[in-house]
Amino acid sequence: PRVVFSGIQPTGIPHLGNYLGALSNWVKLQKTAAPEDELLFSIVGWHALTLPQDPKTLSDSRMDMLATLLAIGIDPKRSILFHQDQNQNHTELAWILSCLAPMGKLQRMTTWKAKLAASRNANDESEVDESLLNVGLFTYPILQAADIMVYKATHIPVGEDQKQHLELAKNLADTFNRAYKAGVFPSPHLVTTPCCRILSLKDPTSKMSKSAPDTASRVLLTDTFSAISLKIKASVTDSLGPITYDPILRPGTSNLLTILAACVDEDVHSVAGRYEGKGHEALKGDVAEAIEKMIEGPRLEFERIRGERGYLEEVARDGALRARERSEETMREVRATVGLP
Ligand code: AQP
Repeated sequence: PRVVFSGIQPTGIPHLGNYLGALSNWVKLQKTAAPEDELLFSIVGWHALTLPQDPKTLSDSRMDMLATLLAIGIDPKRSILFHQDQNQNHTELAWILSCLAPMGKLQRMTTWKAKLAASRNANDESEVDESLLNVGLFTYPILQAADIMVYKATHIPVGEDQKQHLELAKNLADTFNRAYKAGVFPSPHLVTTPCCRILSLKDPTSKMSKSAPDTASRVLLTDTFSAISLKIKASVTDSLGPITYDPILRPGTSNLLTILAACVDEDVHSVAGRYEGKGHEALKGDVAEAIEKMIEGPRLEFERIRGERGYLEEVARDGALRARERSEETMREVRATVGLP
């Protein structure tokens, strides 16, 4: 049987990129899983702390994320849906793994290198904010490995951008097994998502992101049709004439085609073919409508569930209990293996 694990940070309401690139695949996996497969989906609050967070906002986002995951169709009876920060076994295993993880490997993580380069590129020494280069940001791939390994997860559905982190998890599983001459951890596999990297609506050279300052750069799963229409109409495209799909020369236009193709579940080239000789206005109108059609159901469900505080708390409590129980089996084995039973 497979053990599927994936996580999302409670850093705001999920956007179209999170949904098309990850969350919709979670729901699909839940539908297609064999009865004996186990599924675990986690809201990873500790990861969110690697960047500065306002406590009240984080606490609200954490609940909203739970409501969103229920609204898109994660079934808390079928899957273990839980807050990472309610299961201390993750941090305990992360510590044990960090005592096996070579510094050099972490220094080569592209996410870390990008943060380091950004801080070094600051023109003025006084612009370098050292607190942003915190130890947590450096070691969070180890916590990610622990998130996976503490359930002995075998299948990890995440975006391509997470490939290097998953390699680290594989490596740590292998290192642990060899160091202690014990076959405790299976090797986790990346389950690539059928879709796509969605780009920012305002800067199509970067990905759509929850924490980008410009709120017009992303469509949230909770946006109304009028908000969606406004954001899509105002999205950055080009003036290169009729619509064609060309991600290099026309990243903004191509991003809209990618979104449309993903919403209607068709190949992007055949979607692009329908816009031969047409302009951006027609495309943008259709994109907004296709998004609305896809997210209207989840949005209404989110609005309903969000008010049900008692139910949300019950789901969180039950998820945490099951996650703790499930990971405790692994931790008993790990503690005994390392000599700290
Ligand atoms: N633009 C994107 N296109 C496709 N997939 C995406 N994902 C994120 N952005 C896009 C996928 O969403 C999952 C959950 O992401 P996360 O919240 O754990 O962290 P992230 O990748 O850093 O996402 P954000 O939205 O950019 O959040 P912030 O701004 O808080 O860092 C992952 O599987 C990711 O691949």
